[in-house]
Amino acid sequence: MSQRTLVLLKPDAVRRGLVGEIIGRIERKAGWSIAAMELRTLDRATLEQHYAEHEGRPFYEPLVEFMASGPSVVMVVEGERVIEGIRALAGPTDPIAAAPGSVRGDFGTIVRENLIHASDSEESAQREMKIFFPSFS
Ligand code: IDP
Ligand code: MG
Repeated sequence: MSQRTLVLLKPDAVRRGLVGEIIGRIERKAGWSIAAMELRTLDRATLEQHYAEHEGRPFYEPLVEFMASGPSVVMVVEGERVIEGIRALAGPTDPIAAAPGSVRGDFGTIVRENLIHASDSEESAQREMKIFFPSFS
């Protein structure tokens, strides 16, 4: 079942020079490919839309500030079961709990700066792709 998902390589990943490493892991999965990609500094309005479900949570403001702190790589990735697959490749939200071998488990320590975002369902993927690539269908 081929799918499309929205992936962000967060500002910490870009600052730390981990873009190639993370994209390499995505590209090495059989049949997955990058359908759209751009280096982009995200503005507050875009981030508020993207993280609307977390508004009001204690981590929300520092999260938005961090996400606007420098360029991110914004991507659409497509391929077999890519929504579930990139979530697995990323690992759980807390990088210390994330298993070694996952992106977060290999490179992260603090929860906010966990390197990568990936849509968590078909519905989120549709919603998020529209936010970041409004002309892409
Ligand atoms: P996810 O990225 O694994 O889907 P969400 O719960 O949707 O995790 O949270 C969105 C992002 O907000 C996380 O990736 C992380 O950067 C940040 N975040 C989530 N929970 C916390 C927290 O408890 N403290 C600090 N940052 C958090
Ligand atoms: Mg999430």
